[in-house]
Amino acid sequence: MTRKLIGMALVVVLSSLCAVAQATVPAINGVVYADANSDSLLNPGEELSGIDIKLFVDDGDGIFNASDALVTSMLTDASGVYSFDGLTFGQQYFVERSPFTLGANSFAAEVSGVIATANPNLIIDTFRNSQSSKASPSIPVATSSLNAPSSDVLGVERDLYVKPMDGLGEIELRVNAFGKEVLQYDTTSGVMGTGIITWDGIDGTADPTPSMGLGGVDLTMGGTNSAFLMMLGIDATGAGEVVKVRLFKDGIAGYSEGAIPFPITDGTATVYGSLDFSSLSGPVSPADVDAIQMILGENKKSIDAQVDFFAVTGPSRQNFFVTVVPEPTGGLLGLMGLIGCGSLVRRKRR
Ligand SMILES: [Ca+2]
Ligand SMILES: [Ca+2]
Ligand SMILES: [Ca+2]
Ligand SMILES: [Ca+2]
Repeated sequence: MTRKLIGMALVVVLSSLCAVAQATVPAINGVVYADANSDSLLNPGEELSGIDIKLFVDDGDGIFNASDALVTSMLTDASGVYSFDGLTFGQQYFVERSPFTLGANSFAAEVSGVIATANPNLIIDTFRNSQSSKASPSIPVATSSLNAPSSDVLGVERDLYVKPMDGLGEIELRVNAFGKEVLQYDTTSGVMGTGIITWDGIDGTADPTPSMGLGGVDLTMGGTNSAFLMMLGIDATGAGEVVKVRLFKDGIAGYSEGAIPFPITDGTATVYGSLDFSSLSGPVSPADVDAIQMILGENKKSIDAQVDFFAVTGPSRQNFFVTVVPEPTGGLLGLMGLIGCGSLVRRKRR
């Protein structure tokens, strides 16, 4: 294959993957193709359109069986692409490529392995490393910076900042304070405040004006990821509260922002929440980020809220391909030729 053809093949593969990466998570998508040149890769012209793809939700045993309900089905488009989006976090799925014929070849159905939908592909914070910051009438602004392994905290350092806005009492951010790897945000009765968590690299200060220390990190991981993912919850007095997420690049003048509503729980983080990159407003691209902030509070008094992990996720990929017997000298003769070659190779190895 010439260099130009290889380039074209890469463009086709990348554009197909990028095209399916925009789906609202949780999502499962992929490409169906006939691998005519037996390289296991998608090459131009190998895409299979009109192939029936079925989505099943697992009954909980992780095995594909009769008790797994059919959710929906669709046909692959002209690019061989299918996409199921807006699925349910925490559930497991199977995708089945239906039987079909292609010329003289017929192919039996093929089922994927079990597909989980809440896969954190890049961790911003596991909230494993204990840290706290508490503001009170005598300490109106409190801050803390903590270094942690980069596998737990993106950019190694987590900065906490708390400040009262209304009422007399305490505002506190705590991480892993009671043997549970969560971020806890509390304000005492009748108090409203703000809590800002910053990931801006090692700058040693939790000032709410972030440094630009993440060095242009690509949260999309080359187009693989399409959304922020966390698990969160707030008690009933916090109804209407949101988690704001801000992305910075080069400076604080322009940032991108989005919000995840807090689901009402008993105050513990038990519900998944996600924020699609496509719903962020502002000029900063998630593919080139120098600082990240999470902003809590600012709306309600007497808050008892939790955020479990903070991560980035994308659609789950499930491609299907079939190997087509080439027909340079006619179908059956070609098949016999292949068998002959295989026998020859085996004999040589003895
Ligand atoms: Ca191929
Ligand atoms: Ca099952
Ligand atoms: Ca920092
Ligand atoms: Ca900082």
